Amino acid sequence: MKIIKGLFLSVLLLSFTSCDDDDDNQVIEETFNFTAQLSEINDSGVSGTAAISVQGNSLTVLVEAEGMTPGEPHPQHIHGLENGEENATCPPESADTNEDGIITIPEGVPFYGGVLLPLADFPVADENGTISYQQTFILGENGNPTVEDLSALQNRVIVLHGMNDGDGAYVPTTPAACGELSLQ
Ligand SMILES: [Cu+2]
Repeated sequence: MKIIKGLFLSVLLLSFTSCDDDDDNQVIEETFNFTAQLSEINDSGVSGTAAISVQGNSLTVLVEAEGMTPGEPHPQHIHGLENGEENATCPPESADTNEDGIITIPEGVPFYGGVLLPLADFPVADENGTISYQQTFILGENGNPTVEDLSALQNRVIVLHGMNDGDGAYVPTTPAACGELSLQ
């Protein structure tokens, strides 16, 4: 009975301390899961899914995509607007402001913002154009953004880059797919 009482008290204490300073206390051991449906940009024909789970300062990313340019490395990032309270979105066709038929990285920035976390090492699509990627990042270490920098992941997007231009030349920067993250 004493042990149970002790446990109860420590749980009580823990919940008090974590409520105390939400802003300073960045290590929350609860797991948060996010998913995104990846849809094509620039008629790339790419589709896929992404999943992110965050526990404490450990962030694991899974990306499954098909229709990517085979045999090429595909840069991929978590993008977001500077103020995480503002919802980043995937760029609509009207984002192509110079109307050359291609939404470039800068043309997409007003919608999805800058790069918050490069999802390195960038995967190379196999001969079928498939990508299957998994990586864990320790936030706040190795130059990675902090948990706070990446807060409100439901307001962030994942962008996959790299596709052939009209002449069949591979352009690694061109956005090929995008998905808006939502909390599960
Ligand atoms: Cu990007």
